[in-house]
Amino acid sequence: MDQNKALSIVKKQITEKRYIHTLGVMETAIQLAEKYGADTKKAETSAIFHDYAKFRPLNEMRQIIVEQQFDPRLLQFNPELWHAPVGAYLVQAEVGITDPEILDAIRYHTSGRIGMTLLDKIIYLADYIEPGRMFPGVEDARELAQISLDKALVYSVRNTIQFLLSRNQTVYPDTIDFYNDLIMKGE
Ligand code: DGI
Ligand code: FE
Ligand code: FE
Ligand code: FE
Repeated sequence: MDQNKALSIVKKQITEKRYIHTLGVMETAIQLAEKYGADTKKAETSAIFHDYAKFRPLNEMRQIIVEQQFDPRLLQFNPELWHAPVGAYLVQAEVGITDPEILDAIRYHTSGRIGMTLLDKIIYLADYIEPGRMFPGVEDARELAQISLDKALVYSVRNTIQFLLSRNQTVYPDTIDFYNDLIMKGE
């Protein structure tokens, strides 16, 4: 989809702050796609729509998870996880995006999963390191991203898991699977 058209669609769905974040994810994802040989247009579209469902009411998201028979464990874990699979569903239903690679990159951008594709990894990492992000460790993650995609991902998912543990929060199984998968594959 045309970049301006896609941006104008998503702008209506999210706050100004989240829109600026989205522009940062888009720029970062395109740069990572160029660097690591992914489809830059798919990276652009996935990034633009990755947080499409971020501000949907929890009840609406819960209903979609139940009706569309998404992993029922989602309902027991942090609702912050829901906007990713629900977003993949809604951009197909409401915007008409059908490319399964783009939909997966949106679906797994928060949790990760076993067997992340190159595009999944780029969107996950771009979301983590875009220029507007400010948290301890983000500078290291940005540097690693220019050296090795998988090293940057191990660093990022480890940081996320440690953050969740430090706050006494649950860790959704796909996030643990993503971490283990990266380690077992040699990172
Ligand atoms: O939507 P964004 O804020 O741009 O970023 P995101 O989609 O990566 O959401 C990350 C939030 O989700 C972050 O505050 C941590 C929270 N979260 C809660 N449980 C989990 C989780 N993140 C992961 N990866 N795994 C969890 O189990
Ligand atoms: Fe998100
Ligand atoms: Fe993320
Ligand atoms: Fe995001």
